[in-house]
Amino acid sequence: MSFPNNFLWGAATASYQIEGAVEGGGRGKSIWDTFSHTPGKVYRGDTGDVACDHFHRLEEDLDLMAELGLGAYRFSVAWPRIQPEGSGAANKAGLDFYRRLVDGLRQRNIEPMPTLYHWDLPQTLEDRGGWTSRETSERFAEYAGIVYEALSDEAEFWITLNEPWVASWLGHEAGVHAPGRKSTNEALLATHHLLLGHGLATERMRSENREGNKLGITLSLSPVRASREKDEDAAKLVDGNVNRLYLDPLLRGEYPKDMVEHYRDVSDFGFVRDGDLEKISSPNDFLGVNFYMRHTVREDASTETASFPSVGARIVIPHNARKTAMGWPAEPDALAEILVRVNEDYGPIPIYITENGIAVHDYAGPDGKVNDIERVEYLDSHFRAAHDAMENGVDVRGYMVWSLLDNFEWAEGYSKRFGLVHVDYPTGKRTPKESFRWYSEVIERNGAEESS
Ligand code: IFM
Repeated sequence: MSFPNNFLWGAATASYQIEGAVEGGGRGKSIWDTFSHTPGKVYRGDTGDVACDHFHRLEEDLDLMAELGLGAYRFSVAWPRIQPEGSGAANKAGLDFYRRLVDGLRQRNIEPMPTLYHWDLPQTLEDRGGWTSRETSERFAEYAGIVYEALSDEAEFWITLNEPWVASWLGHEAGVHAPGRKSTNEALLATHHLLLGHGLATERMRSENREGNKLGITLSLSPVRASREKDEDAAKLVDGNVNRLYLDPLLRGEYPKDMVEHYRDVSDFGFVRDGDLEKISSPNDFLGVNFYMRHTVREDASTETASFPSVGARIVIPHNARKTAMGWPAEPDALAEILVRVNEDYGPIPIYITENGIAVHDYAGPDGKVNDIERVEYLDSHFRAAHDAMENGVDVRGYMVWSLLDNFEWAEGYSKRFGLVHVDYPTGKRTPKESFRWYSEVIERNGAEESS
């Protein structure tokens, strides 16, 4: 295996999952503060109040990134640090924090890759309807403009949204993520307003005329397979819900016809106004792909057991698939499959894998070491799959491992560890895992095989 010389090896995190300091620097409240403090919503009642305390340990974490040899670091900007109430003038202390981060990255020759929205919506905006309201798309563009104006000289790669599917469906239909709504109609509204927010923010950022900067969006994509022949229709609907409902408007300027038809009784898509789809589909410089799993599905009409209730389907785990600590199947060939499919159906477009990684039940042993061999195997097989896709013509330009640090895994709290670096939450102590050492060699060799 060898990767192109300018291939960008990186790692990713997100604000609420690592920063802590929820009241530091004038930060306002986000929907995740509210949700995690609502009893019963997050495993063991964990919250992001302290998380990895990255806000106060910035220098130490930057040094770890340099030690790892990262070419890029993908992080997200917490909207409520920039606009504590979700609109109006920028909070200087909030912007300063990200300025220090970006400067620290530059000093260490690490390319900053900011994401503007990784789910921490200001609570004030949620109180006015959140992503079910069109106003939030407009507020998002205003906020994007503030951050871009401040940092676009120093950061070349910009991602508007992280995984709008998760924010829409887990947050508005399943109710297992903030804001915890439970309505299919609201999930559709959120989908459109998030995508519109992306379009408006992109327009706003392009108006700054920063030649050479690259703007994109990150989607969570999963190939979908029918468990049995009779599940083919269900598989097509799941693909429509998870993948095409986002890829089609962004890259073709239209919502998939079968989805519009499927949701006919829930919504007439009247929320789509003239000109919206043009804005949503304005060209991106790259597509960010987050990959975790293939969905193998069966038809399941029961709202109790369906994993995708709005399309009547349930996930099943193939017998031969290994499972991660999240219970997700590890099937590396599925990464190559989705990349080739996106390229064939929607491409060509430069792709950055903006997240991929595994939760492992790892721990620091008596010798202080964290031997996470499963993570090494997982990453190795997925790097190979990305390489296969590249040999099949997909323009993959970089790979961000999820995650730099163990962190707050949303509704799972701190029970799931995805990091290359172990975090002892009571003390905040960081311990690089075996995978950290291994990945640093991969980066050093640019993916090439070790010579024997
Ligand atoms: O931790 C999340 C991240 O915030 C978004 N993508 C998936 C990761 C693992 O669940």
